[in-house]
Amino acid sequence: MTRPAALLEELESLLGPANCPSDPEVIASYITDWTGRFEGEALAVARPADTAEVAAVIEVARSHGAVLIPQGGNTGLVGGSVPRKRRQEARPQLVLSLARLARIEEVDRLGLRLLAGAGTTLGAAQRAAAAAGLGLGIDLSARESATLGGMAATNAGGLTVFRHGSMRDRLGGIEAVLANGSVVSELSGLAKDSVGWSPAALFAGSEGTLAIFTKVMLKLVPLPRTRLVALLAYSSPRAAVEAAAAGRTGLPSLESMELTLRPGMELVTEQFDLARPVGLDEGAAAWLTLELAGEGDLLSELEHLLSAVPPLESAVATETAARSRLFSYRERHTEAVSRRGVPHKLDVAVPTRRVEELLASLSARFAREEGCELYLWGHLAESNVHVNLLGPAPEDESLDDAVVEIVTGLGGTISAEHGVGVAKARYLGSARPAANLALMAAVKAALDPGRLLNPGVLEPT
Ligand code: FAD
Ligand code: 2HG
Ligand code: ZN
Repeated sequence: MTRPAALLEELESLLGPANCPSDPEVIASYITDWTGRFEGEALAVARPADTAEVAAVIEVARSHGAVLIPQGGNTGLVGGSVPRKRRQEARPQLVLSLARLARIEEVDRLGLRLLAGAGTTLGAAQRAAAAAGLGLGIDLSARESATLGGMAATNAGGLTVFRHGSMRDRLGGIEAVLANGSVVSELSGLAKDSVGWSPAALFAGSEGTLAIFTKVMLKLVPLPRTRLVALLAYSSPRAAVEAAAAGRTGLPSLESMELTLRPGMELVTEQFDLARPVGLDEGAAAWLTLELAGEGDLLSELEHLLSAVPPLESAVATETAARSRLFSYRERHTEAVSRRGVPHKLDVAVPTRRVEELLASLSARFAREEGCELYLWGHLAESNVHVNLLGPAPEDESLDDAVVEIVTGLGGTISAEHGVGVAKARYLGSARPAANLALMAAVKAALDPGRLLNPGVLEPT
């Protein structure tokens, strides 16, 4: 019996045939990423149901010399959730899907904590918290597919980071299985606990390379009673950036402050056949989508901003359906770009005083690039800009290099919230000092000396 056949047989007897498919048609969606840019090869997909089965799958993989590619909702945007190509990883690869670990275990209203399986979707966790009158303080548009484990693994950010922080800040604890099969947990739920360092803090952002999350505990926040969404159109990115500066300091109820530009607004409107948003027919070049959430008079809070930096046009919504209609011009950018082609994505942030320069430099650089379309949008509250390029072939990284050069020249980061994955591994060497990279390598070598977990991800190339 060949080694792969023995491996599959062991997996089958552990999980049952339905939970370790290897048929190419069945596993196709597990080996290709959300954008269609990254695709690899896997022997099978292992779908354990609980922590003990995760540990057992690790043991089977280890004993057969296979590697594991952890996967939640497969919405990651840096190629880290799908297997590598054979020339990148010679050992047999198994996708380790955590999707079946999707049970909400507890919503602790008194201690303000939610505990759930790592495969729970963000949307399911949000609904469980809302049923108790509470919120998670984290949100992103892939909410119905992205899982808590995947979000913790990428240190996901999203729409409310300005107010509540990113996933690393939202974690109240975790349970995780290490490459040697041991289970570590930090689930006391205590608001204060200073016994040494925290596994949750160490593993947040480790992208499946150090540990497999099996349970995630999130901190909860009270749900504000009133909400308002405003879509504000400006004549230039500079005017929008100025308004954002005023919004950051002058809007105490600010939850999200999102930037979109004309090419993206036109694309979204056309792709989804939406009503033309305010400003599009008046020549606007940039938009802010603001969400305010609180208890006070949100309209008069907004009025201050509108009089300080008047927009060309504005639309305001307070009712739920109208709010999501206004927000959807922003939220649907990722999907709209994917309908048009297979994008190269860079997710960058620069010091706030340089964000306008970033937008101008990128637009100028790509205006002269024939056959390339540039879409920019992002979380302006944190000076985080999503750069999407359509045109270059999936493996042609020359234009990615050009973006990274501009961003690093401005003192920025190559990943604000999506992680490094394989897409940005080649930039790690210039993104962190050598001593930091040596520390990361030392932790990896200590926890996973055989490079069993997600090899190729977060490793400088
Ligand atoms: P996957 O894609 O399955 O995996 C992502 C990474 O985590 C991989 O490296 C994988 O190996 C690892 N991983 C997954 N599960 C586990 C686990 N249980 N234990 C250990 N490692 C694991 N991101 C943002 O930060 N902000 C946004 O606003 C945002 N919006 C998005 C909108 C859309 C439409 C899409 C498609 C993506 C968006 N993302 C955003 C990307 C974001 O990284 C993912 O949505 C989310 O964090 C990944 O969750 P997932 O369950 O899909 O993980
Ligand atoms: C967003 O904020 C997501 O829209 C996805 O982080 C960004 O598609 C992208 O580049
Ligand atoms: Zn984002």
